[in-house]
Amino acid sequence: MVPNTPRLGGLAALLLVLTSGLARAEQICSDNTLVPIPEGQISDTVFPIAPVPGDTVNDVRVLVWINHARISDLRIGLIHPFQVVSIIDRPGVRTDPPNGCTFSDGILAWFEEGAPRDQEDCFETGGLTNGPYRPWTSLSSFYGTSTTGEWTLTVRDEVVGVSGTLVGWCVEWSPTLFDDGFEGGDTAAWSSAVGAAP
Ligand SMILES: [Ca+2]
Repeated sequence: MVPNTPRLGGLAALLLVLTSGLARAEQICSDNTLVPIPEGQISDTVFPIAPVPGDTVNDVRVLVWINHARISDLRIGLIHPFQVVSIIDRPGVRTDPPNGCTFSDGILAWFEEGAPRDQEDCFETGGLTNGPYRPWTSLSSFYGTSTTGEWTLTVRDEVVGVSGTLVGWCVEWSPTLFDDGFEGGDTAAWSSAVGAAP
């Protein structure tokens, strides 16, 4: 299991390289210890981290770093606190059954709404390392929720034969700081107030 240690050096340094991130982003990462992913599982292996309390999520994205030579074996989800979002679901198997994407590059990418690619582009990108990618289902399920409590990455390797390891993962959110909608770009509340001023 990944310890609940935020902002570790290895992952944090990597994040700076990968993308610029969300505006006013807060971020927490797992430890970057290699954790073997059990094979042939019918239930998820869970990797929890616990963000600081107090923010309301305006936007969110997740970084996944997994060494695996057959990512088409994998289903990955994000849970908080009861909402479940699918990050990937057997990449490439729908496009090229039954094998899907079997490249050796593994997964090292941000998954975020509005990204130009999704998991089925793994054939073109040789794995899921040239992101960002759209998650398989929408992260908007988390919008408006509190960051309080545990966030959990779930990983399932459903096919025996090629195994992998979780290197680490991060969740990054853009908090809603004010009720006037300014942080989310909704100017309705404050523009009407300005218009009513003498
Ligand atoms: Ca496997």
